[in-house]
Amino acid sequence: MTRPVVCAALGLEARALAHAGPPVVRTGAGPARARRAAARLRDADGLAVAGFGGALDGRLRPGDLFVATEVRGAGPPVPCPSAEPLAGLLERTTGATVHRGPLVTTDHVVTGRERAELAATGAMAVDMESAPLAAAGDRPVAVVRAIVDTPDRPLLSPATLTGGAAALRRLRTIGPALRAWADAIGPRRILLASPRSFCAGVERAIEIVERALEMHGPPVYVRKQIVHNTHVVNDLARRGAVFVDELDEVPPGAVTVFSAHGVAPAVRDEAGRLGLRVIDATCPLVAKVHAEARRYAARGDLVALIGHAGHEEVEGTLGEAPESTVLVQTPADVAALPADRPVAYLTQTTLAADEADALAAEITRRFPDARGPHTDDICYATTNRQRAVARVAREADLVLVVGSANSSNSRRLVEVAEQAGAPALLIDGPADVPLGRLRDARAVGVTAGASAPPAVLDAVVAALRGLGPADLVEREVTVETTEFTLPKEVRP
Ligand code: 0CH
Ligand code: SF4
Repeated sequence: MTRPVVCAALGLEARALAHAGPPVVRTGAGPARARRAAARLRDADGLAVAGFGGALDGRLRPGDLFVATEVRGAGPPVPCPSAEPLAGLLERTTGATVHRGPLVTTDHVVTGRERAELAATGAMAVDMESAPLAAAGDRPVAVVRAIVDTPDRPLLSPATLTGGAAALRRLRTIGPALRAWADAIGPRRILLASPRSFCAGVERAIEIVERALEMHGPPVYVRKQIVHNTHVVNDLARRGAVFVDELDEVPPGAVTVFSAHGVAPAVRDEAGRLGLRVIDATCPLVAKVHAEARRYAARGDLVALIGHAGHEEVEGTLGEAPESTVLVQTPADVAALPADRPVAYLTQTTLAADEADALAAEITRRFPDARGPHTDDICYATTNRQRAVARVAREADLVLVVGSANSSNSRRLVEVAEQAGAPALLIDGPADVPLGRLRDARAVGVTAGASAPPAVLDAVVAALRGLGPADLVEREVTVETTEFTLPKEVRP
């Protein structure tokens, strides 16, 4: 096998791509020449096609970039599973609007009715070379087209010159991303951490919103993000959930869900005053910490809450007994605790176990009689995901944690992986798979935070598998069986 190649039909395209990009092979224009080039390139271990293209979908504009998720031609469609990471990198590095979707290769320039008929098949862009090149060999394939013509600005119209100039300028910017894609190609091991992804509390919270939508119809209001994940929130928003920051944004009497992270009693009181029909999606394990806070405060203890300032769960727990509770984030916070009454401690459910243990030890060192949970309140799901990611990190050159930036438990997984010895990154989805970091990563660990959907993790794994032969192995540290019942308001 030889290194991956980039193919361009025309000299103009090849010269534009050569700017900071990988070596480019000129194929000549049209499917017949592309077929002959494919025969010459049969040993390449990856093949990218890049150059100008035409839009079938009216949302594509001249100068936009198009990355094919699938290439259609005379034979069976060829999937391009690494399209998302490449499209994401192009978005971040070129500033272009980058579209993704099926591309079709034809043997002539399509116009008018034929263009509309191709668009009706679901194809979004058209070219004249990709299908024969993509079909030759079982290897990673990518196609990037800079859009010249569109349904309302067809080729050979007065707009072709400006469309062509915009596309050429754009083509000159994509070389580095193509190089990163080519460099990322190679065999690797994918180490899947288990358990990973949704926990029982997150599944329950999402199901509560889904059932509320079914039972009451949209809109269903949700105070804060139901869980800290952009995919979950966007999906529910599409289905009619309306996410608000504060209850005064909710119309009186409306169905309102409290997020999995819990709320302070003051929020419940406000919902009562507004006459809202509340469904509480607080995870039962968070609710347990609230109950402990109430119990300790009621018997006169000072409650030290180990957690992160500003996090919704912490704000909710602090609100149970605000006069008696102090947030503890550092050893200095422990040293500053007043010693005028008995001390009890609690922890946020999604902390890194080591961090919480160190602060709990600091509290019991200063207050030997301090009351607290047996170990800490970090939940089973947080603990299991941290153990699993540490397990894969020991074997991995790089760990990818799927989760959104505001997800505390996902961020802790990055830290735990790094402490276990592997560089680690938080990624929201396949578009964030870091091509530039994969070149030397022959073993990649993958996990997902408790709020990250399994389907997003699957898309990340598919993208990695689209970058060369992959050996997929799972490292399971335990099997989870926890389930929670739904609140009565949405029970079947
Ligand atoms: O990890 P955090 O607490 O930021 O929350 P998340 O990402 O929504 O994960 C689910 C946990 C919800 C409450 O414990
Ligand atoms: Fe509940 Fe733990 Fe999941 Fe939070 S991470 S929702 S506490 S099970």
